[in-house]
Amino acid sequence: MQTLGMAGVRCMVMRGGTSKGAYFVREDLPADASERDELLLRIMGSPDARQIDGIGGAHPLTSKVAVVSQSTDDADIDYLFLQTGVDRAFVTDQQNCGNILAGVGPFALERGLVAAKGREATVRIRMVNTDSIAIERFPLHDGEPEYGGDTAIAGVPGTAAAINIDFEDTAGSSCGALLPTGHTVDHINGVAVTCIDNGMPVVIMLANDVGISGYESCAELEANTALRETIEAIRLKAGPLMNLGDVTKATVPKLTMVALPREGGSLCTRTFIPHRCHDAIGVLGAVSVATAALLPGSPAASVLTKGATGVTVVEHPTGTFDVSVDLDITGSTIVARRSGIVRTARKLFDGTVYPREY
Ligand code: NQM
Repeated sequence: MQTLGMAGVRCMVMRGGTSKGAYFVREDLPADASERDELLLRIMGSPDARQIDGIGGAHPLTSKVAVVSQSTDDADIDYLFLQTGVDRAFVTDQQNCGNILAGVGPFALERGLVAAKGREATVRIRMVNTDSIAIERFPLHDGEPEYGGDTAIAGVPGTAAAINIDFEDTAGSSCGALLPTGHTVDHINGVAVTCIDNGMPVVIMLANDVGISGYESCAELEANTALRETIEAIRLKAGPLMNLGDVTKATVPKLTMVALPREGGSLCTRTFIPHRCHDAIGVLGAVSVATAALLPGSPAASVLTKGATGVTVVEHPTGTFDVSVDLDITGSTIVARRSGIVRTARKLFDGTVYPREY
């Protein structure tokens, strides 16, 4: 019997921000979600720690998938993000990815799903996972995406064209509310945390409160078994409190430890996503952390060092990430209006991917 997809599947591999993934037009994949996911695992080479027989990059940040289609809604295109496991055979749509999002506008243009002319394209993207809107602007050259440019982002060598992304309605996108527990601060296992969702569910705590400085390398943090047990126990309790249910097998919420900045930024972060340490920080993860830092009384606010520009400069293991968040706080009412970030992306490969057979 012929296994699904063995004749090859049209695929583009792109770096999106500090992540890398396989981008597909929705119609090039099976319509049935379980058939699609089974095929994607064979394409990525999962489950296998090295993903040696597939195109996954052996890390959650490089084992990602974008499924893109024309929108039937009030957007130009729909973007479904799928996280594929590396050493475990799972595919989940339970989270967004703002890094892979960066490549979605250029990919849609490359595939003719949107048209653009002039010097800049503006693409309105519905993030299907959370039904929220991102507006992406990127430069054009002869009607094609211009990938080259002089914008550097921490965690990526060299420079590329800036992709400006504005988020419109990300508050509570997965948890139903910006502060799903109803509080700025909760205490879980004796640790003060903020459980927040401004596009990504994140549990934020002071690094010192879980026995680290917050300036360690990812390798040091991943080798710290006691820390990992402490924060995983917090995460498992936070899940139901954040309306996410049992998160034992889920990739959310993420865990961010914060400390005073020491590179001239606004605050310093170390993030687990949730079982590997992020080499930088996720896009919507950074938006959620920057939002928490603006909430008086939160652990993140206690280490926030205000800059002059209104931009929150989030320090992370490989540099900094600028996030602008428009927040209205009137008494106990907090309204997150919009947020904005800059990324870059690049087309790495375009062609046909051949999945392994089983
Ligand atoms: O938070 C990794 C990444 C991400 C997610 C993760 C992201 C976001 O850096 O929007 O970009 O948290 O799993 O790709």
